[in-house]
Amino acid sequence: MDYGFTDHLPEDFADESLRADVLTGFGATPKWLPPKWFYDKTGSELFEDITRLPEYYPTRSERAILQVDAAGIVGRAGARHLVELGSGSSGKTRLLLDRLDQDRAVYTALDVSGSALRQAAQALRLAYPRLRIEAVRADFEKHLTAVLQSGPDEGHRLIAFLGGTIGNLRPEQRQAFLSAVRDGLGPTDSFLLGADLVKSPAVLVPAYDDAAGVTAAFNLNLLQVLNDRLGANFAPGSFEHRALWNEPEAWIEMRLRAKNDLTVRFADLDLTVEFGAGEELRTEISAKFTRPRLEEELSQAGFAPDGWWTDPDGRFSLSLWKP
Ligand code: AVJ
Repeated sequence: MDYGFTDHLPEDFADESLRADVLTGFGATPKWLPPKWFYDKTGSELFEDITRLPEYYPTRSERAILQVDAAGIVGRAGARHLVELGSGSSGKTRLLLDRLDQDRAVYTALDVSGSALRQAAQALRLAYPRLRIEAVRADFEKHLTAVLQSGPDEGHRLIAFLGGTIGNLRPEQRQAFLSAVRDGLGPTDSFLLGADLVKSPAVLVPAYDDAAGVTAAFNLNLLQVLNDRLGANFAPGSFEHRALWNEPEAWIEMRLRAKNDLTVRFADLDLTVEFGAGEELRTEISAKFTRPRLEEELSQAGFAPDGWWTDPDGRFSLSLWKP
């Protein structure tokens, strides 16, 4: 193993934290679950399929920006060390790594999935023989301060949060997260944020409700995750996928709607949950932004704007921020 590995999570983190979320979310009205539980093996594969759908533009748009502007972004930031929050498969990372000075470059990948981290680190090890690689298994909402304060730090870090995942956080979580990032930065560090932009619902809604039904399968797989992990007995087929544009909140909402009255038993939790016909479980928000909105939220967290890039169609943004 030619890379560092630091684990901030207990072995049973996923179980304990999923149990707590189910007890909270299924006890609430309306019922809800945080979107991080989508990503078991099947869910992660379905998400990769989503990124290739004709209707799902965010991944392609962000990659298009990086293909043109990665050098400008890394140059502007004066970056020598890339820290990627929620690195996943590190799919777009190389476009940034290619622009670092390879003789002293460092890459820190942070993700909750140990297997995704190891796979990504091993692939990068082969492709970038001189790169120092640090994999950190951590929850970016819980361990950010610890991660940014430990590990190699010779300044000139570029902390990247790509893919539009910022949109999965609710406004108050978002503010707390942005403030934690800001507090963890040194004077020569920068923050690179990938954020999806507000646009016509005619483009937004199909991106989350595609014709081939891949996003529906991704959303419904959450019930399988609950069956597998907590011994629940959701019947596949008793729920349907819904995606809607919430205009006042400027976010897409994904829900699972019960087709009829039903009762679900979570064997491992000693919990029984009732759904009325038509009742919806809220599974994800994906907020969309405008440039003024981002400037307002980031400046509230203590950042100053330092760069703004979009794809040719103006669908997605990458923005650079200084502490
Ligand atoms: C991975 C969080 C950026 O919100 O667009 C894709 C997840 N959900 N289709 C997004 C997702 C439904 C995606 N992010």
